[in-house]
Order: sequence, then structure tokens, then C-alpha cells
Amino acid sequence: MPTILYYSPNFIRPIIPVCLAQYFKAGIECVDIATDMENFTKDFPLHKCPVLINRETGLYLTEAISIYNYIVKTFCNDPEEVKKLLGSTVLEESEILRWESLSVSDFVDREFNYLGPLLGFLPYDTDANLQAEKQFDVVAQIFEDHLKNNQYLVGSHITLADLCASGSFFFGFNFAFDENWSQQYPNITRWYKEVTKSPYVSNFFNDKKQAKAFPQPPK
Ligand SMILES: N[C@@H](CCC(=O)N[C@@H](CS)C(=O)NCC(=O)O)C(=O)O
Repeated sequence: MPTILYYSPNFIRPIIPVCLAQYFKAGIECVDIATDMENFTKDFPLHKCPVLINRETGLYLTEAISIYNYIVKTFCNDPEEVKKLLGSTVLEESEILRWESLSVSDFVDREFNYLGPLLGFLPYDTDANLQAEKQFDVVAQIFEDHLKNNQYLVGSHITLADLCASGSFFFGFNFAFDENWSQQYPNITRWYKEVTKSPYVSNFFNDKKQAKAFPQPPK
């Protein structure tokens, strides 16, 4: 019985785990939850993706960060590459975890709270959306400031921090972050364009385009 990685094409956090499973030829079956809802719901009452399960061996993982860690450490055969992706010192590992956690928690939550109502995924309220915009700008500015002085989030090459964060920025770049937005956040944009070309994730990103226009409030 294969290990299953449940994802949904509509969700952000599973993007990079699916890319890694494919890149490392992990033999993991990536299953869209919509095609196996009964089993998914039975085993994962929180109803969130990504999750990893092998019903024969008992492997059971939830939380994107734990799944990145498992896939890289289990299926990457080159110890040097593992160190490059996950960090080679305690400080590097910790910094990578810092950016991964920020990306899959506060960043993506604020991004969705701000853009979701503009895109019709959530109800729109003018005051709440202004507040959500401010909240999002705070977290986006943390990335922008850091990337002004650093080519990557941690160290001098692409790490899992960059890959993970690129998945979280995808929602914005796909649906909202147009050229005007990029002028306000030039370092995020430069970094995103480079990281999304990385072979670890390029299969997913290579046919994706930057949004042409920022979504406007409903009339
Ligand atoms: N803490 C979890 C959060 C997972 C999560 O919220 N995933 C979203 C998709 S990006 C989800 O499954 N949402 C469905 C729902 O909330 O019902 C992690 O880091 O993986």
C-alpha cells in the first residue's frame, strides 16, 4: 500500500510538499481530497492539507513543515543536499524553520484574509478589509526588508525556507500581485521569480503567470 499525500488543487500549503514528493521521486501517491473524501475525513478530522499517511505502516503526519522535513530527509539521497535544504548548523536550521513557520501561518493567513474577500472567496466588508490590508502589509514588509539585503531567506543558496515561502506567495502572485504591487515590493518579486525557477518547484510554477491586475473591492 503506497504512502498517500493528500492535497487539493485549490489549497496553497500542499503545493510544495507535492513538488518535493515528485522531485525526489519518493513513490508517494498524491491524492486530491475531492476524489477520496470519505477516507480523508475519517483519518483527518481537522480536514486540512497537506497530510501524509501510510495505512499499512502506520505513518501519519500532519502539518506542512513536518511533511517537508520527512520527505527531504527520507527521499533525498545526498547528505550535502539535505544540509543545503534544511540547514547545516543549528542556527541555519532554526532560521529556516522560522521562515517556514511564518510562511505557512501568519503570512498565508493574512494573505488570504486580505485577498480572499477581494476575490470573492470570503464575504467582503470595507473596514475589515482595510484592517486586513494593514495586517498583510506588515508581514509582507518583513519579507521585503529581509530580501533587500539578502538574496535568499537564509544563507547564500535556496533552502526549504525559500521553497516553502514561494508556495505561500503563489496565491498572491497568481491572483493579485500585479506589476504595481511588484514596484512596491521589488525584492520579494526578484526573489520569487528566482526561487520559482528552481528545479525543486519549477514543474508547478513554469506555466504560472503573474496577475495582470490587482482585484478591486466589489461594487
Ligand atoms: N497547520 C496546518 C494548516 C493546514 C491548512 O490550514 N491547510 C489549508 C489549505 S492551505 C486547509 O486544508 N484548509 C481547509 C480547511 O480549513 O477546511 C499546516 O501547517 O499544514
